[in-house]
Amino acid sequence: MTFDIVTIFPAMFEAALAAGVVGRAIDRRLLEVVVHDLRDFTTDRHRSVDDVPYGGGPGMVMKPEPIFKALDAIDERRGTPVTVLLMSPQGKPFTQRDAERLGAQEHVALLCGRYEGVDERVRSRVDEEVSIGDYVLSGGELPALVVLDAVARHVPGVVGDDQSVAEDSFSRGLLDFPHYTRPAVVGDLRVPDVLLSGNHQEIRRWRKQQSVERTLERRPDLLENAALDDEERQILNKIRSGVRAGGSNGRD
Ligand code: 4GX
Repeated sequence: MTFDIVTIFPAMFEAALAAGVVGRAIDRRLLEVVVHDLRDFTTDRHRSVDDVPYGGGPGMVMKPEPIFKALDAIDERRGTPVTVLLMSPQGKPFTQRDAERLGAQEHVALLCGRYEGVDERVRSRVDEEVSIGDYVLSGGELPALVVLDAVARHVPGVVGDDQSVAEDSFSRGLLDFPHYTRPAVVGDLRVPDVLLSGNHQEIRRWRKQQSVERTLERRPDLLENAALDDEERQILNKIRSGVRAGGSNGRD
């Protein structure tokens, strides 16, 4: 899979794309990422990428022509259709479903806006406008890295264990269960006995219980569309009907 990123801050991508799962996938040629400096597509002496807004008002707007030129260069380089995403707080909330769907595309371009945004005519070349959350950032670069990371994980081979990607708790609409590693005791903090028991049936059940409880407490909205198995459904019904089958942490 290929990603083309259009930005006025290419340096923001260097360290982020060299590290971890994504960095390794690029080394292994499973992913190709090309970062395009938008100023390379300007034609004026000052390499301007922004201008004042028609109609007046504060702030600057990104000029359309450099962006069109960058997208033309990307289309030419790729030769086959490129899905163009615009990072924007006005976009549709980006979800795990979107990450899975876009992971099946051959070419994705990520357009990073700055200032007050892009000239509205840029949207004629945009397939999807996506937001990573309801807060205001200084530019689309961090959102582009977030989207790239989440999408890349769905490209076959990028994550070592595709089982873990497919079963990732978020894909099923549940929050993850608590994780522990050695030592079994730190000060007065102990690993729950069940995890040391070696009883794998009980461990599986405890983890499901924890996932369901956490989701109900922290993100009840996720349960509307969660793909629960019979056991998880049963656990949820039990909690909702007021029965506490273990797993209480004494804080609630
Ligand atoms: N999720 N921002 C983009 C400039 C801008 C505005 C409109 C295009 C259209 C954001 C977010 C985000 C701030 C990035 C404004 N570019 N993007 N930037 N939250 O807040 O995606």
